[in-house]
Amino acid sequence: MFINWALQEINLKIVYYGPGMSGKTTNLEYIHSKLDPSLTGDLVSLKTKEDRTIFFDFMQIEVGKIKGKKPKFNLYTVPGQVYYASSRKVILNGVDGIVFVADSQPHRMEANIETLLDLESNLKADGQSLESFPWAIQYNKRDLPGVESLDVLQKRLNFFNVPSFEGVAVKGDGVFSTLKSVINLVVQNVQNQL
Ligand SMILES: Nc1nc2c(ncn2[C@@H]2O[C@H](COP(=O)(O)OP(=O)(O)OP(=O)(O)O)[C@@H](O)[C@H]2O)c(=O)[nH]1
Ligand SMILES: [Mg+2]
Repeated sequence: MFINWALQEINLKIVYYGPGMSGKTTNLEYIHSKLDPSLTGDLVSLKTKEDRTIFFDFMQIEVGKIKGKKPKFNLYTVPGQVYYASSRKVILNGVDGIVFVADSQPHRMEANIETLLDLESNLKADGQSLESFPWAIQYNKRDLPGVESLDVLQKRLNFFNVPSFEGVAVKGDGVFSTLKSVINLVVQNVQNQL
């Protein structure tokens, strides 16, 4: 959280985290396409020619007020590919809330778990932990045939019982419910700190 007292603005950072190709960038693209342009800035995407995120995606949204201050939510995605570990660490710096975008396909279960562990170790290095952090899970790609059951996904990934949502990010399903849930968790957390 960063407060600009002169402008009475609170800057809050939400990071979309998850394994490669789980749909993090697709979530931001959908959000950006649906919100009124007067409330959002540009969507900045740094990607390879194969559309893989190379450093991050970024957009900003303004919503409502918290104790008289204007909150600005800065949304980022990390690059999921294994070898961008150091970028993920940098992007997490100062994070206020996390959306973990899991891939529902059975062959991506190990990648989901590995990435959750990578997230937890990055948070730990910063004195935080998933156990007591505002975060939610989106089980994405529910439209694909043969996806893992919700029950199995919940048991293997949602060990702290955080809010979870089914998603089909390419169609926008679950995208705003996930975002709203994390914004609510972040706002609750921030109100306690102001
Ligand atoms: N079938 C299906 N495909 C999806 C869904 N969401 C995203 N995709 C596709 O999955 C691919 C990867 O999506 P991205 O949003 O680029 O994934 P990412 O998590 O940002 O990937 P990295 O940047 O490499 O970490 C793209 O081809 C998307 O169109 C979904 O809900 N269903
Ligand atoms: Mg991406």
